[in-house]
Amino acid sequence: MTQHTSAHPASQEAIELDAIIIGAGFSGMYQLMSLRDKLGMKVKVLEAGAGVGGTWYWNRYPGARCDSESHSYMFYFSKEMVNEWEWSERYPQQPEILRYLNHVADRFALRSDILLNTRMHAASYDAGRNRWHVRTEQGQHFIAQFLITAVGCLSSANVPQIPGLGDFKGKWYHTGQWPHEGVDFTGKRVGVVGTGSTGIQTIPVVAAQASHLTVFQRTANYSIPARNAPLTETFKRYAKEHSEGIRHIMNTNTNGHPFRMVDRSVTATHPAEREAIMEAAWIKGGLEFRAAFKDTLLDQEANDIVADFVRKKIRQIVKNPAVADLLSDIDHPFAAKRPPVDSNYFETYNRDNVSLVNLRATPIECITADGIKTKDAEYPLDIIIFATGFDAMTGSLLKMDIEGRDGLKLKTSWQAGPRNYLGLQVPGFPNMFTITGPGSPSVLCNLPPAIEQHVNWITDCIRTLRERGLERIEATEQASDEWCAEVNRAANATLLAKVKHSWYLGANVPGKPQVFMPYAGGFGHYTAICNQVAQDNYKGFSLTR
Ligand code: NA7
Repeated sequence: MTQHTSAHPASQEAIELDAIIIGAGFSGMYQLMSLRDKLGMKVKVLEAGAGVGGTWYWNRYPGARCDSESHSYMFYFSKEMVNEWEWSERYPQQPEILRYLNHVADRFALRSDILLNTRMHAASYDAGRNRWHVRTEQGQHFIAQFLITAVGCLSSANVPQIPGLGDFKGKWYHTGQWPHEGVDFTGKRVGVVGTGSTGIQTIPVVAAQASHLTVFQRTANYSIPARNAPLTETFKRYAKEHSEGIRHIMNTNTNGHPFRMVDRSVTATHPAEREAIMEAAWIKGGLEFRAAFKDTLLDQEANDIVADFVRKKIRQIVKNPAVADLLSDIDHPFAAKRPPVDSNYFETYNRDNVSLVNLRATPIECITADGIKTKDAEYPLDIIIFATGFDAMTGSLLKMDIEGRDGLKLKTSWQAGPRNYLGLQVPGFPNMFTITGPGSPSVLCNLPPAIEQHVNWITDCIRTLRERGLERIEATEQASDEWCAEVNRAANATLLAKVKHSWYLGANVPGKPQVFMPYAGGFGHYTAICNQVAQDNYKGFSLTR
């Protein structure tokens, strides 16, 4: 892997560019390649990390793996690259994804236009010149016509404010900010707080090494076995030979995954038959389990049946009935929070060195010098792992000081929750685009196809502006209001909006306004809307010279 930092431009001198992109993960790199190589624009990417990769640069916790299947977790814009890249397992592990993203950087010679170790601090729009001024923590100043955020949806770590953390004598880590040198758990008493997708991935791996693992569970969670395995040569060949068909399925279905939701309903299927269908889906494993019926996320009765099936599986796997009860006492509909997939998660609770603490009954009171103290006990620990998730979707955008037209701050504009048009542009912020922003399918979708769609749309939009001699594009207030109403409508048509403590709503971060953030109307449908808007002369945007 080649990792080199391109020289920083001299600090105070302003550098004039056509576009500036924030973040060098999947989105930032493809956006750079598109604007620079397709439109011939002068572009730089600012990246806070010391390497490319975004989410996959930071999330190095043990067991970190993507829940999307590897042949779908890649770019499809280059058929040559699809053919030349080989994944090793059904689900790619973090080091393999990072290798892939470094391959992308090298293959398209992107590194010379990526400034590593460079964190954007503030951006402000100068209406007189129609230019964005971007300043970095390192003191650089860039001026560009377009500002494109590619900061990822799950990149701002949420470390809970538990009293006493500063007194803890052991080590603590957040999974999203994992030390590059790794952590040795041998002989250690480890506590994991959090049982979302991340906790569920890391718990079995940590348990295999630690002397004792205590899991602190606030909300019990469903999980489907991933059934990870090395990819066979036959499958690798199949994925390459059928890449066009796979791409078409991903780009036209609900969630951007390489399979379609089966057109049958839970309630209309005979009980014996649906049991057999769920059993087969459980054996096959992965997120496709969710696609076995079309109404699982739409109809409470249908969902109850699927949820009961998963609860039954948990009780079959976990030998201690009291622990099985705690793990299967799940308070939300199946898949209404992000559904994890796992490798031996529930089985891990059968180990002698693993115990489970129910924070609903005995909440954490504080962290002491020696460990975690709940309402009724103190758990001595050497290491605490916070698998407590992210200030999702808006966290990374709002951390930056972004000021649009007439001194309007993004923080002010989004005081009551994110408000924008198509998840792509915020009114008051001309020529600023947010790749996989709130209001787009983003986290409800397999992300590489969602990113390709956004980058292609933005690139076509900028090309059109240039061809027509236009300089400026801004979402209108009216279109943004209408789009927010559509985002709410789409969420309310599903069971997703029923969960009041989900990060889709921002409920995991104290004080965050609770607004359903991703667009739940389906990826294929959303793409069709975006294409229609472009065809209708960018309806809902105001275009000016
Ligand atoms: P998630 O899905 O937000 O899960 C975080 C977990 O941490 C969840 O179980 C939370 O319980 C728990 N949590 C959060 N704060 C606390 C406090 N203060 N005390 C106890 N427990 C807490 O994050 P992940 O990293 O697992 O997954 C994020 C996404 O990354 C995932 O969906 C993939 O797309 C990749 P809660 O449910 O809020 O009660």
